[in-house]
Amino acid sequence: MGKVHPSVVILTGAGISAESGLRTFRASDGLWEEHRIEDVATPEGFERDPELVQNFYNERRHQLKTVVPNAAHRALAELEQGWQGDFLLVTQNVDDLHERAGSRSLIHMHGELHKARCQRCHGVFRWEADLGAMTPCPSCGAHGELRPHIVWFGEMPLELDRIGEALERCSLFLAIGTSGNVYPAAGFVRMVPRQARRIELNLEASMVAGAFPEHRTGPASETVPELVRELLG
Ligand code: BV8
Repeated sequence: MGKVHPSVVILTGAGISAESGLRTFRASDGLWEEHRIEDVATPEGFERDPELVQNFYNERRHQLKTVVPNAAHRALAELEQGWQGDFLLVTQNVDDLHERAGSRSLIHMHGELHKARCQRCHGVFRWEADLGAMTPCPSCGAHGELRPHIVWFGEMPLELDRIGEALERCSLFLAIGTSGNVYPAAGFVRMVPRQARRIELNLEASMVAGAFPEHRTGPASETVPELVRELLG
């Protein structure tokens, strides 16, 4: 039997994109770009005022064009390149900075700003332009049925089965720039094998810090490249 290589699962949150200039979710004391979460990141909010929600995401799509990946995103792409065992990067972020840094084995469990979904035919399309109340679906032609392909509060996160399978067999789990407020992502650390190495990389202790025997405190643009150098030693 050849040498068994360790498998790694990495979970990232808004903190890894903070130094690229994207505001974190928690920093805005419950307000998000001057909106209440329930008004812009729930299906009820979309139902109530689709125009407000579409514009909230149009603004964030515009902002995405003005930012670039930082050293933490790049270090994770290097780790993937050099890692011998299985590698899975799970992000709660809806930005495209991991892809632009070169990450490949990547799951956006809360969806993506650069995708739209039709509520009529359920098609999912790459989408970098604005979405309006009457934008027609490129597949079924329905008007006013396109929404951001984003997982709102109360909605089922994406690819949980695939994520669960990877968590249950990993020997290294990293959580980077996430506050541990949002479930089920915050519960992933409790799904890894008991003997797996668990490291939290953050500016401060998260809500689930107690589940991590190891912590690297500081900005991700410093702590992630340092840890990657050690791991690829
Ligand atoms: C679900 C897309 C059922 C939108 C997002 C009561 C108790 C517990 C849970 C619940 C509850 N009531 C409801 C729930 C469930 C709810 C939930 O968890 N609510 C919380 C708020 C209480 N969850 C859901 O609704 C989820 N769905 O549960 O469905 C289900 C459950 C299981 C199985 C099947 C079905 C859906 C949640 C998805 C919501 N959508 N995003 C959009 O982006 O527009 S979540 C949103 O928060 C973002 O994706 C964000 O990434 C995510 C989590 O936040 P973080 O990434 O952690 O960001 P945050 O700002 O909080 O923290 C930043 C961290 O970075 C901080 O720790 C900071 O210190 C650190 N940091 C900052 N700068 C740096 C840094 N670290 C390093 N370097 C730096 N420079």
